Amino acid sequence: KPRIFSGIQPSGGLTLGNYLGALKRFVEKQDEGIETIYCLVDLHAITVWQDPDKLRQQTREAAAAFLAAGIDPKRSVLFNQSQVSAHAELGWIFNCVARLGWMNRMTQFKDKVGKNSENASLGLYAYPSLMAADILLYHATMVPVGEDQKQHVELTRDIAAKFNHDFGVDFFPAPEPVIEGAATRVMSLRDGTRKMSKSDPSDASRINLTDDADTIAAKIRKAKTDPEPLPETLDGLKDRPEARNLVNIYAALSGKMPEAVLAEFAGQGFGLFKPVLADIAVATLAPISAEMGRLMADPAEIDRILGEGADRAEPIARPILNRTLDILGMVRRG
Ligand code: AQP
Repeated sequence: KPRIFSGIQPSGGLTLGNYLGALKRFVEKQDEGIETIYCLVDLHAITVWQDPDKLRQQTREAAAAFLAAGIDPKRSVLFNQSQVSAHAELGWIFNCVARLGWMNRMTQFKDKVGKNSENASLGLYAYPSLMAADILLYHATMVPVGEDQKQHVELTRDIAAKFNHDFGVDFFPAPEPVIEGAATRVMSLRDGTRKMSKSDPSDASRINLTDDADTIAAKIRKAKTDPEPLPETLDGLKDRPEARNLVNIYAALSGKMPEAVLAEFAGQGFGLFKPVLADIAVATLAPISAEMGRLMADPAEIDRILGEGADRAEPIARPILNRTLDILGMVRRG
């Protein structure tokens, strides 16, 4: 039976990239009736330093974003990672399964630390092995993610296969990344070669789920583009990353194929296209942002929902961890 697991780091406010690449898909999967487990991965967030008060606030805000976008805590399990300690325990075990050579190939680590890897935390380096634990702790088989996380899900498959092989068991399944839609990689509004990210120092590079209508319109108006009109075919966007990004965002927001968007706007300049894009972005995000505001007025209720989610996650995770400990040969209380 398919089971979905995915997560988002509460390392800042969520962006349009997180919404189109992840959250919107999470809601669709829930609504398809698949068993869905969604996690705010706070243990991942602290791989770079987080201000404790902000981390608490960001975790509640991310939970509010999930609920506002349509995650129903009765149908999906929604919780924060640190409340189910089995994640950290299996993460350690997988640190002993994953090979240094595998970790050295992870492009996200390299992108995040640049040339300054001496100063990065050990946790940031081991991030993909904790992510493998998040997924395999539930024997999840499908992992909806944005394009940037594909390599980490593939590493999860390698860890599962090596564990099974090393101990002669058929215990952990090989999960599949599920990367769907027109916006699996939303790019920065300031640089079409970098992904839109919640930790980009430039706020103008991203649309936050909490931005008001004027801010969204202004950010799209100022988004980097080129002077050419929109082409007739996708081929015409090949060397125009900023133009391609805006077309993809419009396609994802309107539920159209990028080809259909070009058929509608071919020959038009960005002076016309940007206001139309801003309108649809505002129409999509304004109700989510309003609902987030309403939910954030009652943080105790958000904490209650996350606690209830953890109570539902724990009985799935714990037996899988215990079985893992047995396979490893750990002596346990009866
Ligand atoms: N730009 C993006 N386009 C499409 N999908 C995206 N995702 C992130 N950015 C984009 C997807 O959102 C999910 C959660 O990501 P995450 O918060 O766990 O970490 P991340 O991928 O590192 O995202 P950020 O926003 O760039 O966070 P920071 O800045 O803290 O590193 C994942 O499914 C991801 O693919």
